[in-house]
Order: sequence, then structure tokens, then C-alpha cells
Amino acid sequence: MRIDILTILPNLLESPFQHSILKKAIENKVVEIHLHDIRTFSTSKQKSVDDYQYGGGAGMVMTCQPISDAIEKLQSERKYDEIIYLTPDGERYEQKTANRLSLATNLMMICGHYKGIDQRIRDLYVTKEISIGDYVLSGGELAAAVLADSIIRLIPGAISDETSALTDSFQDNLLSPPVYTRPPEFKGLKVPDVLLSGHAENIEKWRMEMAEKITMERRPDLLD
Ligand code: 6GU
Repeated sequence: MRIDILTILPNLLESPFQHSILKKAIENKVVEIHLHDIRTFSTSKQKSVDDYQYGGGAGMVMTCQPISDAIEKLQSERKYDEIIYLTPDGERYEQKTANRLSLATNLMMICGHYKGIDQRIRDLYVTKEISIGDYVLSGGELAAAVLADSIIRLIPGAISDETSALTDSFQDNLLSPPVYTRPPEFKGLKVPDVLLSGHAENIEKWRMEMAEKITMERRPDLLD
């Protein structure tokens, strides 16, 4: 998979891909991440990327020209499965969307700032608009990192134990059961006996029961 991310803050998106699973996925050529600084596409003298909004009102709008040129350059090089705009008014991001996007070959992500991007960029190029939750971030970069992380870890080869992404919370609409490691007792709290029993069937049954209990308590909406 290849992911191209258009942003005015490319530095903000460097660190998320330099650690742990994402770093290894890049090293193992499971995924390529390409960051593009929208400002470098601006044809204006001051390399500006935003302007006042028509109709008045507080906040600047990201202008068409630099984003359009960046998108069209990339589109001339390869075909994109989705051109995603990260925006708080997009569809709410869920695991099933991550699953679907993990099957793509080429993804493009556009990070907005200020009041967002000119509507015509959305009308002309964007194929999917995604929000990562009902709260407002200062820009789309952190959301793009969230998407990229959740997608990349699903690609075969990104995680050494391929089954482990399948046992994540949400993959079966259940939250994950509690986990423990050594020591068997810590500050008076003991690891549940069943986990020390070595009885695989009972352990699986306990994990399923705990997952259902926790999901019922915290996220009953997932069980509908
Ligand atoms: Cl994708 N962008 C911004 N700026 N804020 C958000 C968001 C995205 N998703 C939730 N809040």
C-alpha cells in the first residue's frame, strides 16, 4: 500500500511513522508513506495557502490552487482507490472502514486547517470524508495519523503475529478482555486463577465472558 498525505504541517506527521509497528511496516515495505507540503505547490509569491471566506465570517479557508495542483500531480502518477478528506463533518470513522481501507493499493489523505478547504476541492476530487469523532481538532494531521495507524496494522505482514490484529477490540464488535502478565500477585491483586490454569478452553470461555461483560457495561451500543 501507498499512502500520500497532503498537509501544511508535514513535520507534525513524521514522528507517528518512526516508531513501533508503523516503522517496521515501512521498513518491511508493507506500506509507503509520502508526506507532501501543500505550501510548496502554491504559485503565489508569498506561498500562501489560505484566504478570507466569501460571505464573511471568522476564519480562513484553504485555497483551491495549491491543493488542486498537488492532487493532480499525484493523480497523474497513479490511480487512487480513495481520496480522503479529514474533517469533523465527515462520516464517523469505525473499524469496518479501517478494514475496508486496508485493502486499498493507493490512498490519498488531505489534512485541512483553519475553517477547512474550499468546497470545490471536495466536489472535484474527494471521494470520502472522514471524522474520527465528535470533537474538534486543530487540523486533520492527527486524524490522518489515526487513520494510517489503524489501516496499516491490518495489512498482512505489518504485525508479526497476523492473528493479533483480528483479536483487537471492535473486530467482533466486542471490547477486549483484561490482560495480565507477571507477577501473579501485585499490591494484593491476584491474576484470575483461570489464566494460570493452563486450561485453554476455560481461558477462552473466560475471555469471551469478560469481553461481553465489559462491552455490556461500557458500550452497550456495540451489542445492538
Ligand atoms: Cl478528521 N479533523 C478535525 N480538524 N477535527 C476532527 C476530525 C478531523 N475528526 C474529529 N475531529
